[in-house]
Amino acid sequence: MNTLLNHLAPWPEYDFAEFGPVTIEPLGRIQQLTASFLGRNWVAIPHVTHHDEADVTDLEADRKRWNAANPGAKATLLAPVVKALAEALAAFPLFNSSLLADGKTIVRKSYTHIGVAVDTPQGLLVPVVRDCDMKSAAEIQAEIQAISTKARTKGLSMTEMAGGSMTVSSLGHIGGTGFTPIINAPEVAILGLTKLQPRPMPGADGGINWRLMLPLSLSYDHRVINGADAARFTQKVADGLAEFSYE
Ligand code: CAO
Repeated sequence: MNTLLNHLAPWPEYDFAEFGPVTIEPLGRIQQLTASFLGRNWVAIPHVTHHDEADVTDLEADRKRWNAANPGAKATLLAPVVKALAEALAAFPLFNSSLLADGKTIVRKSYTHIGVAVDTPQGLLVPVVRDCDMKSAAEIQAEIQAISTKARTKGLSMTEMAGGSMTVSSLGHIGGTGFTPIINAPEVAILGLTKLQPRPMPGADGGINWRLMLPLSLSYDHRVINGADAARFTQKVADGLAEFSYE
């Protein structure tokens, strides 16, 4: 088939040693696999990334209280995000779908399984937490903790990483104000999180009301999802987080 890709210039090949000392090493096995999947997804899917923020001031205060009251356990922001995502998927079912390779057929899913990108020494792994709509935030938190530890220590089977509705990728513990996460095909969207930001908002008395905002970066497959729905979906996630309670 004659496609535009056939007309790309060949990959530049250099003898890098001509420019200075270098060392040459192969990518690890997981990095090689991830690279081929990410390369395919980036080239094959027309990505658009929509950015928004969720007001998590009350959620963060609630989370800190919960952690203080439960010293043996630890709640992070990720479980409430997964819960809010599950609710948004129920409200916008097209986001819980896959486009088949023929480019003409949509598979709509009646389950809500959410992948969580985990940074491991071997590379990026994405375990899937099943039936997030039926589990509490505490149950989801415990599963994320267990599966991310397994990913980092023992690795994961393909089965543990397959069958997601959508993926969440959090860089918030490191930093950033927004990024373009690459969709984890055959899913049609992925939610990226970056670092909490304090923001001055107008207060009711005319003064300044400081709020804690979580940046949300939603990449979506524009063949399946239009921009207006992406904006509504992200707003729904933000609303779910603003209303979340550990009670
Ligand atoms: N802003 C500020 N702080 C945040 C935050 C955010 N958006 N999200 C999490 N944090 C905080 C947590 O609350 C925790 O702080 P405390 O210890 O004070 O409570 C700290 O950062 C560490 O959190 P964590 O990483 O242990 O837990 P998590 O549930 O937030 O994330 C996991 C778990 C597995 C998703 C994460 O460790 C990870 O691997 N992230 C990397 C994903 C990645 O690489 N994505 C890129 C994909 S594209 O290449």
